[in-house]
Amino acid sequence: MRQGPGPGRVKLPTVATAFRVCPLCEAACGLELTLEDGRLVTARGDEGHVLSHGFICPKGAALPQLVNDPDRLRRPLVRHASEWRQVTWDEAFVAVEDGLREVVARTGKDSVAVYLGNPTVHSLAYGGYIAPLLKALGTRNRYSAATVDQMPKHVSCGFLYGDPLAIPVPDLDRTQFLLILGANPWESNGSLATAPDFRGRLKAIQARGGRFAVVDPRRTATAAHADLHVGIRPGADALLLFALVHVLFEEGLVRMGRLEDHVNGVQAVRELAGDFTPARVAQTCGIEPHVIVSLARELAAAPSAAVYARIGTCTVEFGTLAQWLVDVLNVLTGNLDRPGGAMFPLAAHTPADHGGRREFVTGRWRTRVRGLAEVLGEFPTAALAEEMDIPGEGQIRALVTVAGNPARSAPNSDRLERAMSQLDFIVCIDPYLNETTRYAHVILPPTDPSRTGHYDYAFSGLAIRNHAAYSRPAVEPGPDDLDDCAILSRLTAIATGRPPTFSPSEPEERLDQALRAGSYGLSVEKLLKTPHGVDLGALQPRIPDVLRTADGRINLCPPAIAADVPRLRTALERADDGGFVLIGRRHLRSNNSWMHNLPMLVSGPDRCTLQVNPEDAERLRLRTGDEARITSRVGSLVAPVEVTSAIAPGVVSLPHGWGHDGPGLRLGTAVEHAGVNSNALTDELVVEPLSGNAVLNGITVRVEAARPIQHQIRPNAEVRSPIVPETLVSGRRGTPPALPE
Ligand SMILES: Nc1nc2c(c(=O)[nH]1)N[C@H]1C(S)=C(S)[C@@H](COP(=O)(O)OP(=O)(O)OC[C@H]3O[C@@H](n4cnc5c(=O)[nH]c(N)nc54)[C@H](O)[C@@H]3O)O[C@H]1N2
Ligand SMILES: Nc1nc2c(c(=O)[nH]1)N[C@H]1C(S)=C(S)[C@@H](COP(=O)(O)OP(=O)(O)OC[C@H]3O[C@@H](n4cnc5c(=O)[nH]c(N)nc54)[C@H](O)[C@@H]3O)O[C@H]1N2
Ligand code: SF4
Ligand SMILES: [Mo]
Repeated sequence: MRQGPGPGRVKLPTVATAFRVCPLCEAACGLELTLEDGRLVTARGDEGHVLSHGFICPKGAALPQLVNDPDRLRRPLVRHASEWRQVTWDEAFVAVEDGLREVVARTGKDSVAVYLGNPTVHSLAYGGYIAPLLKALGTRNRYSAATVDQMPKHVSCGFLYGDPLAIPVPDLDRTQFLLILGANPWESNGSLATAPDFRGRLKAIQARGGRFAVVDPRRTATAAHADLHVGIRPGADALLLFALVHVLFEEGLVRMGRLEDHVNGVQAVRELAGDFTPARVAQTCGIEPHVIVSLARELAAAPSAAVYARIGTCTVEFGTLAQWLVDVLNVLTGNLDRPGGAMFPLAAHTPADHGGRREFVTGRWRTRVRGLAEVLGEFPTAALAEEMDIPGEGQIRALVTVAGNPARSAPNSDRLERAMSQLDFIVCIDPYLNETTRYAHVILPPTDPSRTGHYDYAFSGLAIRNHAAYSRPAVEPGPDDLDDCAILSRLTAIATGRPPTFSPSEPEERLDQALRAGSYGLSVEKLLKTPHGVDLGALQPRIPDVLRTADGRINLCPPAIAADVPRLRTALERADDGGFVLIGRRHLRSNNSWMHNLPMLVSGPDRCTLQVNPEDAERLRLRTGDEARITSRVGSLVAPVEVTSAIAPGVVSLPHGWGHDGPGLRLGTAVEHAGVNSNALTDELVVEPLSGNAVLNGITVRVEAARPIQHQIRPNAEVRSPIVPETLVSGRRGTPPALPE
């Protein structure tokens, strides 16, 4: 009990409870927040939440530390040389107006770039505050985290279904067989499939007599719990998937059911798959042909099945081909759009009929330097640095970041940092002074998640069960607490030159309109009466309504995608040079680059380690705790080694989002757990051609002991570990490296 103001008087804290959806990852769990005197003290799982039923992970539980983080910026900052000055919001907006106006006047609208980071899609501001700003700025230099993440999925769905946002999700709660490739939902909690307690739902598949299989070069927690783990050489998924398609045709296992009437191009796919036999892809994939054949048979025989693939199949050389083949398999087995298969969610704010038919096109305009195609109105983030640092007409001279940390999330981030340091003006909407915002001239910090309303515009359209939830701020924001909506609206006003019109009730009014026009006739009033969310039922079949292609059918063999198949064939011819390939990984207690400042999440063992297989470790004379130097075409860094049989021979793994170093950070805890930045190794010059996505997995690297190792090498304990699955054999190893000496 705390002592009150007067002598002998005891003032009890005012305790309140509020419900809100967690904004930290795609699982969108319901949280029960406890507030004492208006300060967030705990976050628990909301037992009543219609989808998460009380599930929470350590990040959600750390929300109070995030909200109360002493390093969190609460007022705008303006930088003069290396000095930061706290200013009023009005002063900050004047500085932004001056900064942007000057650049636009001198070098034009396209010289202002925008980078939208991942938390943008977790914010109420996603519904109606981003698009107007982009329009007002009128620049073609738009970039986002999508091209270091899921752009191949958008492109594939754009071509297949005519709508890049029509992304089928695995019907987790009803499926009898789930094939997961390049995803580790045990740690990531799922992505492009909003499913709180993903791991519990996977266990439930097994409990009801179903199975799930994981294709991953690493024996992840998800793989360890799977009925089958298939180890694969990084980057080879498109080959494996093509071979699965091949077997379906070859063995007469294609059964499209009701999709038959809605699909074009089946024969063309059959022809393309003709030479991708299991025997032919086996060596490049590092997977025995019989494993591929039995996987295809199991997929075809299951009463219901879904193929689901994420980061490890998107951020690779053949990302769009892989994403396309995932859906091709779902179609050929009749599992697309059927219960237990892969289905299209329908969010509460989405009208059932959401627009006309239009051909999906990319490349309507191109980047200045490399001529890379526009996709969904944006350019590849891999091109951001060169558009800044290579002089010429149309060069980027100013940058607006919204909830992004490209200095840690983009390939060859060292080059990007150098380029940012040379810009004339940078404004960042961000609550932290971090690796990116340190280059800003103005930082506009949005208020914390206890003071913001929440509705998931993005993730309610990707949820494995239709549902809706809305919450108002748990703590009444003060006059100087601006949320992302307010800040973006103000920047839009600056860019259009019109007076600001924002009122704090506006986002809620917009949501209300969208809900009323949506498919379930909901309203803000109804959602406010149901703080644990409204359950809108299991996913329903949506074909043909969901299709937006010109002829209203699934275009199973889009010419643009088919044209990329010869490139895939060349991968079969590459020789094994015996070098290493680098892949990433995620940890449950980490979230991309920005939550390492919370003591709750960084306590315990060092998470930013280079995982090395025991065989390789022995050859390189490395033991756990030693330091290894990793070198790519782009850069070189030294990381502590973790020897583990979980990683395949010839592959090493380093998580991204670390490397909290260099001058000017206001991240007291994170710098004590700095780690190293894996994007100092990833190559900005390699992009997946159809989507412009960065290639962040399957990087050719050289690995060596960082300094002479003194100790006598003994076999590592893990060498004898019996749990390396049979299929986790090392096949060929990457492409010949062109490394700096
Ligand atoms: N090598 C490698 N690189 C990767 C990946 C990988 O697997 N390997 N993964 C990629 C993926 S999937 C993604 S999504 C990207 C992420 O890339 P980014 O979105 O660029 O980076 P984040 O680390 O998510 O940083 C989010 C930023 O938003 C700020 N922020 C947090 N909350 C809010 C808020 O409410 N409002 C505002 N305005 N700002 C906020 C944080 O302080 C931080 O600066 O990284 C990509 N980079
Ligand atoms: N705890 C935590 N949760 C997160 C995030 C986080 O940083 N931390 N980030 C969030 C974001 S932005 C996203 S996009 C999602 C991502 O969600 P996931 O896609 O589930 O993320 P990862 O854990 O990176 O899983 C990718 C897997 O692909 C494997 N892999 C690498 N290369 C290949 C390959 O060539 N082929 C195959 N088959 N596998 C490969 C890796 O070993 C890894 O296990 O997670 C979200 N959730
Ligand atoms: S799983 Fe994701 S949404 Fe759920 S509590 Fe953890 S961070 Fe939040
Ligand atoms: Mo992501």
